Amino acid sequence: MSTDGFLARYPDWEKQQTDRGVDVEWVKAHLKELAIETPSWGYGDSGTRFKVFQQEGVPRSPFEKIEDAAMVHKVTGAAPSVALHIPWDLVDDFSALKKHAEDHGIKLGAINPNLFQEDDYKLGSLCHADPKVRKKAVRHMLDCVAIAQEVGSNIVSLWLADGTNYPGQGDFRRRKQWLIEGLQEVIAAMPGDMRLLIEYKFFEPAWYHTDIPDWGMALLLAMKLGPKAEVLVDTGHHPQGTNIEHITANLLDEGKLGGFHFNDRKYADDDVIVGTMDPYQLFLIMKEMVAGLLDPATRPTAERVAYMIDQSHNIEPKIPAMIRSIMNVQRYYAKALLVDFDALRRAQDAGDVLGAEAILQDAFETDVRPLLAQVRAELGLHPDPLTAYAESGYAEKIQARGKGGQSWSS
Ligand code: PSV
Ligand code: MN
Repeated sequence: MSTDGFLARYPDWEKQQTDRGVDVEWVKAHLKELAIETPSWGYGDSGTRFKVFQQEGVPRSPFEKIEDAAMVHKVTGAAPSVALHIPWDLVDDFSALKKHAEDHGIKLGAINPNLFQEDDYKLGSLCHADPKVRKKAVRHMLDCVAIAQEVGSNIVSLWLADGTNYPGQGDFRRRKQWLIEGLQEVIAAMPGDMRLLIEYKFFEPAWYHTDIPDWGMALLLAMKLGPKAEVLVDTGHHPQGTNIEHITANLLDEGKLGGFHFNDRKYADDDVIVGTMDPYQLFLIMKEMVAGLLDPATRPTAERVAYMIDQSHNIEPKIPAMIRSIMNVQRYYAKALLVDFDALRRAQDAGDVLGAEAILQDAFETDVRPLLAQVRAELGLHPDPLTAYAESGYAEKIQARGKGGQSWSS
């Protein structure tokens, strides 16, 4: 596939970057390695509590969700795995699902237990006062560990919706102890290389308190649970104005950053396309990740961080939305790779506030489209994944599925 038309617009790009000291081959190598997992639920119908709009061509089964995820990987080269949510993606034969993914050129990724959609969980799951409910929740998590093993995944990723709506409704300390006990049982059942990622969120669905509200609580649990437990940062799960890049740096420094759920938001946990509302935040998070890769002390953690998308596409077509998401993560990672970290350190040590900030602006303002087009060309891909998708005929083909495919939460 020719990239000439696109790259001709930027004849001097590589020379310009080399002249300013950028090791373009190093940058390209990192971009080629970037892998971003997409969520099965991002391909299903979704909506708000007011309305789920059904779209034509939405997958009718987990098998079709995998086909859509594989299409995203085919045109981006950067989305080689898909996360599953159990029971939304429950099938009779997980080895058949695994084979289906492999036949389509991708893998099954993080297994997400669901402890929030059953009547028994009205007052909590792992933090419920009734030991029978806690046991049921642990059993579900153990089933997820078994599914992860069966599909060849080494990540179980827990978001716990437990919390209370009124003061006095629950005993904070007892709930915390039950939570630790339950998770200890899960960790004990996990084979050697499997990790439990603990996702925090300060609000929703509970209104008064949430049992894992923030990175402090998630880190505390991960530390108590030992080396198999790490923290997952969902970019939509913080109070407005939270400095997520600072959290990223701290978790990296503690060797406890397990992964990201990327999405963007304007107000709450909106789950809109990553990089559409606050691209500078995404750049600054990726800048911490690159800094983490450059430091031998944090490199092992940074290298195994799982990059995942967690979005709901309510009104936009789902596959192009996912392709756009992957491209946005690549774009801001590319800009982060262009940061002159040596100059940044010098400016910091010299107390040069404006100089340091200008170094970040310089990288952020650099147009990385030619770089990414070049990387894609070298991987044998079309320079523009969205055009590749439009030309593939896949959107027309899946129309045959009709309306009424799976919704994200069923
Ligand atoms: C919760 O808001 C969350 O971010 C968790 O990751 C869930 O698994 C996902 O969304 C489901 O929509
Ligand atoms: Mn999430």
